[in-house]
Amino acid sequence: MLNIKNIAVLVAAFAQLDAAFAQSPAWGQCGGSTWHGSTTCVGGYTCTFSNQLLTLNNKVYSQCLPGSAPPAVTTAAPAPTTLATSTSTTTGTSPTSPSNPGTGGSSTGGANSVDVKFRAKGKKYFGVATDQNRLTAGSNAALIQANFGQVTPENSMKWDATEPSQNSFTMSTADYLVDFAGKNGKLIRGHTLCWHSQLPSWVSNIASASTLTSVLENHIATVMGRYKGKIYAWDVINEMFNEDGSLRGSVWSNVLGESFVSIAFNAARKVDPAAKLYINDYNLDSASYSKVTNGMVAHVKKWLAAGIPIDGIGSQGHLSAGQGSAAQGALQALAATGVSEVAITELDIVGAASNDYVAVVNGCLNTPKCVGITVWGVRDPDSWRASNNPLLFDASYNPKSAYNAILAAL
Ligand code: 9MR
Repeated sequence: MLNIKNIAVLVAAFAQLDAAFAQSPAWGQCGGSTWHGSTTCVGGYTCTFSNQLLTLNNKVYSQCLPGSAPPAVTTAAPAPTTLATSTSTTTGTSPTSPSNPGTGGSSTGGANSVDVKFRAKGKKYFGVATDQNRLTAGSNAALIQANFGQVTPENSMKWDATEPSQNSFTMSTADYLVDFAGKNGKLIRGHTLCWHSQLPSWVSNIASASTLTSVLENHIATVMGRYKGKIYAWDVINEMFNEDGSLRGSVWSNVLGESFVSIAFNAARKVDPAAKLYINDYNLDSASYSKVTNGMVAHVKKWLAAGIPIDGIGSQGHLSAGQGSAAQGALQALAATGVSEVAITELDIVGAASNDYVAVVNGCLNTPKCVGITVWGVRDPDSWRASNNPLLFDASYNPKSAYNAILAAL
């Protein structure tokens, strides 16, 4: 029978076992008040004391963070690998993600984190956008490990990053993110496969419908295929509506008309049938907006009726101060289209008022189809709109009042 004494013996045995290993693994623990294991890290990683974890979890803790030498995943990609199925080249080492939760596993925010508390209320994740440049700087990796259960690559899976010239795929930065998520049990939202922005000119200059179709299908097959089974949800199409709900002019709509929607979603479903396929946009923050009613809601209903495999709608949530309270109505209008899920995918709020953040969290809690919330970055100075201080952590990686208010509300 397992009693306190037996548990203590087991813990001590495991600690000794751990100490037998010469070095702690990447992202592994390497120090702490109750730590008896290795205090050195594998090559490229440095044992780093985490003040933030102390603040948040009342635990003294050190872990192996990427050090001055770049970690293996970025250095092991010197030679382009020719894909067997096409003439394309791909750089990047296929990520090894033994513990990746894929589409159904559990995510692992620390005990007293917004992620754990959100999941305890039936949601799938409370996540954050990041990328290799952030994960290798400051306390970002440790903070994400402790507080969030899902990651979205802020830039590394976009077209300009993944296929800057035709059929030449550069994946090492995206691989890094997928690898981090796999090793730490975080869900991943893939972002994004078909967008008018951060699109190389070799794509935006295509005038032939058949060429553009095969280019889009090839891009989706290669990028999505690389991470098949490892990505919970993909933003298949991003930002395709104008504010009045009409289709935005872009190479996609100009050359293919509305058919690019079925081309993209059908291609995505074929490549990774288990991934949730999303259409994602901004200014979907009030049920009364034309972009919601005439744009997203009207079109998604029509597309679902036509059999286009859209699983979810993402509402980015780049909010102004005072806008948080409208989130719930908007989420419910989006959910009523008939998609199986909705999510807040890129949340940041000018000024980061506690009541705005809590209102968005409650909006998701009160919408059964809302599966999760992703904040668009960890700390204010790294935000795409840094001057608005819109995030949950400050420049010193300390949790702001909004973070604590969300914890309290959960
Ligand atoms: O946060 C991203 C920033 O680092 C990039 O420079 C920018 C380029 O377009 O994209 C930002 O992320 C955007 C996201 O991909 C789509 N929705 C709006 C986000 C903020 O601009």
